[in-house]
Amino acid sequence: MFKKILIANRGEIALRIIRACREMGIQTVAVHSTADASAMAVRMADESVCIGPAPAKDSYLNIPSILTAAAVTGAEAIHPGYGFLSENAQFARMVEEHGFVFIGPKPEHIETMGDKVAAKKTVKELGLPVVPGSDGAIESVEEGLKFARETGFPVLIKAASGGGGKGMKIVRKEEEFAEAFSTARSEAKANFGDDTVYMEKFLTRPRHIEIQIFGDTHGNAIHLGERDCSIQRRHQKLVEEAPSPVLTDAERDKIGSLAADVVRRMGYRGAGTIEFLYEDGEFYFMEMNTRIQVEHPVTEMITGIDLIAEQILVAAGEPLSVNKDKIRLRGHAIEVRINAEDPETFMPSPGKITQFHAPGGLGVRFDSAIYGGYSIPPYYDSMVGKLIVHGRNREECLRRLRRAIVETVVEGVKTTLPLQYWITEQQAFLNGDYDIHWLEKQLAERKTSSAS
Ligand code: MV4
Repeated sequence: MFKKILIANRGEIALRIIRACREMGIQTVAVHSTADASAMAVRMADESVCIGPAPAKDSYLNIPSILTAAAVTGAEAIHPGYGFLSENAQFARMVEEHGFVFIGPKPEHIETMGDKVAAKKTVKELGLPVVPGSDGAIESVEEGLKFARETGFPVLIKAASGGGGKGMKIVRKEEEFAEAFSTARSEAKANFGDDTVYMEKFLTRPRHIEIQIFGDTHGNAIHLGERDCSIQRRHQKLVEEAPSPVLTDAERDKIGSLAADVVRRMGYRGAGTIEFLYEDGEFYFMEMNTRIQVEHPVTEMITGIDLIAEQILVAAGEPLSVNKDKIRLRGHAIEVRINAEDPETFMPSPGKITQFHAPGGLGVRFDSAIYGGYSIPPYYDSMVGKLIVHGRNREECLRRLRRAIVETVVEGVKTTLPLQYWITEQQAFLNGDYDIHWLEKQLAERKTSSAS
């Protein structure tokens, strides 16, 4: 096992990784920007190294600085967390070339899944259901129209180098196609430096359901059930839960086994998430994330498995500590992301936290790196913590969630918690009756009714 790991990240995930390392008897190195000198991860790690100025491109994305920090501290492995360099194949390659272990998948797998056309082709060949689509690049308006007529409108034009919702265009009728196609291409070129686009049938009211998978270097591959992440705004998730309120055990077993088969046949190593759209009882592959995700705790709560510890074990060449027969999904878990934002305008709200009290009690977990007196810097993502609750069933989990939100005190900055409390009181949410557009529709309605 590694003696020392460097964490190439910040905030709550840096702390989360330090916690796993400490339980495993592994020393930690926190790297930080000048703006994060007083971060909790810096205090909690065994050692810390300043890697550059506040802007992420000069610090958390500064590969030479990070590799140098690993070399001078004698770290053996680098954990990238999520965001930043976590899905940068070039970084993963450089880490290995410099003699460190990258705690994540092989660079080839990061690369394939980063190319949306290649990802879809790969998983389709390995047996996953995909959205009916163009099977590769669409080169002309004529070719695109032919696909759209065959499939039926509405259709979606997607950028091959996009992802996370960037570079998509919905086309609802034939007359709009030519213009939408040329806009999609020029936007793809401008945003990703690649004007390759492909097309899919547009699913109008799907849910976002993702499967947590894991592979090791001994040929083992497992799935750990799903997370329903349909409560989102502008591709930012606000609430995630497991299990999904709409899946049956048979549906879960079926899509989960298919996902695990893909992992096994790819020879994929480490944690990953296969994202699907789910509509009318059918799954459609969307993307595969080759990192640990923000919402991984909901899976940890229902499985009891420390996913960060498993990532480290697998990276060290050990087998997964669990096999398929030992995995039991117990109860229900919900996570709400606490963003330092105005809950109505979603404007970032950085600044000093004047009062802070973390919620506690049975089934309550608070993953955050904030503390009373801490100043949230304005340079990074506004997510400052996650409240995760577990209950024996969804009803108990929801009651506990409302109780824990009420207990949480974060003063001095605005947070999204009031909005999340409001969500937990909505009948559609209580019924589990929501799709990826539900929250945005509710927010639009709230606006109209408060204006009148
Ligand atoms: C779709 C779709 C409907 N039909 N593809 C958004 C993120 C990107 N990775 C794929 N996305 C979508 N792809 C087809 N064929 C709807 C979305 C989508 C979405 C998906 C998941 C979560 C939130 C979303 C919000 C808007 C659109």
